[in-house]
Amino acid sequence: MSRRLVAAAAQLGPIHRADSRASVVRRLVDLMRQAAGRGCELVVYPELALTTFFPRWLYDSQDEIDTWFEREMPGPETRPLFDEAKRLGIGFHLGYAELCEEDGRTRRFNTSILVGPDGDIVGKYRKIHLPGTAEPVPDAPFQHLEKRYFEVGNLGFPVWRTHGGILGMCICNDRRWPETFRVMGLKGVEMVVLGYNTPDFNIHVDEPKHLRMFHNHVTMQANAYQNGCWVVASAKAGFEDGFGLIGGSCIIAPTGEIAAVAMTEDDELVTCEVDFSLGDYIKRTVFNFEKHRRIEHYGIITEQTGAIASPDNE
Ligand code: CDT
Repeated sequence: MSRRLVAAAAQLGPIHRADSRASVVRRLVDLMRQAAGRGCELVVYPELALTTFFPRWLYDSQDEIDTWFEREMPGPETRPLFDEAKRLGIGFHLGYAELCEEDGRTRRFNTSILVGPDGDIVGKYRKIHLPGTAEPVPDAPFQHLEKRYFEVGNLGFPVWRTHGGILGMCICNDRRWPETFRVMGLKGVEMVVLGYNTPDFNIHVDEPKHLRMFHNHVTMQANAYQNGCWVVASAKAGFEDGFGLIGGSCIIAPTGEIAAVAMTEDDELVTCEVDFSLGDYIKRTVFNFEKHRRIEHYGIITEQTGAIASPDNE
């Protein structure tokens, strides 16, 4: 099988509260058709790609919250996307809010799936690093209540052999954490696909706006290089219900270089021909884990969660 494929980050402009699932799926299908025209074999859609970024609001009723969740995938509204992907022979990644019955109770996760060119689901990931708060932040212009609406993912960081390479997923805030990528790196990951909804404003602290995009790219570039893998990252962008989301969807090479990046804050397809083998020399040399990692000094990483000031000379 070829070790090359044309990948696409399918950035989405704003999805407003009033927009129906059907209208969003039409946009996804339109991007999928553009991708076919460019010879793409894999299309990466954003996190929570079917709705507005609903954790920015506090809701009174669980029934209202649950309107943002999918109970089946594909369901009646998302089926046209699966059908079109199968017809075109294109795989895709899709983020959505998942409601399921598991372990005898109702559970809710921030989830993504990887779908093969035959339209079958290859794998599922549930977001582990949930940002924000469980309680509303007083006086903030908007909220970020992922810790209230979702459980921490319970599937770890799996990788799958598919599309001619070894692929893994993470979701938005996960991309900022080296542990996310190193776990998949240790499983030989060659491409990490992800979606994000990153507000252009920090509700906790006064932070220059330009840092939002800088931190978005710098974390993914570093993690790509340190694990010798591609990253295909797709944003929800623009002013959604009046609240700004950064764009900057991109495809990052295993060298850490940005190979392609979005030019707009709207629906936009960012494409690049990816050679899975490009990361091989990095994995053989500077980040040859087998040769150079020193796990006897890393124990604290899994034994301790928070930083505790503990200078060794005190
Ligand atoms: N959706 C999501 O995970 N957003 C977070 C906001 C954190 S604010 C720094 C993100 O990492 O972009």
